[in-house]
Amino acid sequence: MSHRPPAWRSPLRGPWLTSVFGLILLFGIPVLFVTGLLSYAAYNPDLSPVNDKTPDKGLLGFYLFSWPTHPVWLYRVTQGAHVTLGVVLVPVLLAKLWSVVPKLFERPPVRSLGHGLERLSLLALVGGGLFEFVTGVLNVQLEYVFPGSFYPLHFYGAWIFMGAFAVHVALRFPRMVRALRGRDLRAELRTPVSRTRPEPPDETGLVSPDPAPPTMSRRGALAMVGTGSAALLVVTAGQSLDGPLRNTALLAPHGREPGRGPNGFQINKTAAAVGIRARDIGPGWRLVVRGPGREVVLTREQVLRLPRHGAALPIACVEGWSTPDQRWEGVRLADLAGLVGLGGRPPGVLVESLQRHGSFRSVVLRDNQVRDPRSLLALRVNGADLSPDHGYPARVIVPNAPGVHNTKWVARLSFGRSV
Ligand SMILES: Nc1nc2c(c(=O)[nH]1)N[C@H]1C(S)=C(S)[C@@H](COP(=O)(O)O)O[C@H]1N2
Ligand SMILES: [Mo]
Repeated sequence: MSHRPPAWRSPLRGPWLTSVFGLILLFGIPVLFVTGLLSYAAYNPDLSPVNDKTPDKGLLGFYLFSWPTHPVWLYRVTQGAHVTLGVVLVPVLLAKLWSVVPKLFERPPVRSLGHGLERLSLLALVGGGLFEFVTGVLNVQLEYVFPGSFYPLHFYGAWIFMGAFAVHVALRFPRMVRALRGRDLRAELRTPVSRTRPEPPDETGLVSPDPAPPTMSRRGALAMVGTGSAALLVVTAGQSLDGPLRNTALLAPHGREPGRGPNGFQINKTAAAVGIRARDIGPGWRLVVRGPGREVVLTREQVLRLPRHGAALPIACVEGWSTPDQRWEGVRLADLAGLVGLGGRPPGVLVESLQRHGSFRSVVLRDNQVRDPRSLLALRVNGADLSPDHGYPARVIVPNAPGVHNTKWVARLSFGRSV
């Protein structure tokens, strides 16, 4: 006989309510997982430790592929969906945990080997799920609180969570279907508190043996969770939108006003925030372009005299926010490779910025990114010089790359170098 603490007496707990929340997560979590794996691939973590310090992703990196440069909006959509959906599912996750909380405190904790293994998988499921949501939300809201370590934490955590999720779904799917068939959703949505009754006692252990009188209907509980999710959607989704709707993104990080004019779009880190001084980006600035056995040093005037091209591309940050397309103007990375004897089919490039400390001061781009004619060392945006906060004198912009790959305040490009 299992025994439960008398504290959990809500008459709403039962397999049906748990299954409704479970069904939503059954659809939502795989989308989070797939968009998350894509986001990781987009970093080109297999190229260089500069891109990703995950010491040994080993087998877990099996799926990595060369992230494409088109369609240019792909990362904007997949990462916007990843972050927005993750935030929107928080109330559902909490409701699901609330609905099964008596099970987590079951006594005795282990009844048999099988039961013990199941409980262990639940620990990985609940722990892994909370861990993924908490690290994800913190990363977005607190501007990279885990410098350098967010990616490995969130990545390893995701695999543990998904392993436990797969086991849980395999074990519980039939029970979920039965529970959902057992009650009619529409009838439930018409049932007020006064007619709310506990679900019939069953073998799941979710229904309280000693239910308290209802203070809320199941309809009310679903409405509360739904309203929570809808409110989060409203204050999150705007961070990827254009125009006045953008102002609805109250939860979006970096809410600071980017100002108006050609450079009036979202700024991730300002020049001041990362210690870029006026004299670093003044007339003394030089661009160093390196190839095997060759090095060219250019002033901004000399860079401006190179063949100039345009590309309309967004900035799409891992944090989920993105800008609409901006009209960038600058020199093709492929042409810069040509300056050091690597024309034709240029290799990848190590991009280093003036920034001396902090994350994202350098990145390694793959050959497919260098070869795309829209990949630029941008000097101007929307018809004006880059502002210091957007990377003046020069920044990288690559189609469909995560924001972190669009290095600002570029000082050196080393073609064919991977570290
Ligand atoms: N040198 C340098 N470049 C950088 C960063 C940085 O911190 N330092 N941040 C990156 C990140 S995370 C993003 S999302 C984009 C944002 O570009 P923006 O500030 O021009 O919108 O710049 C990228 N380039
Ligand atoms: Mo970013």
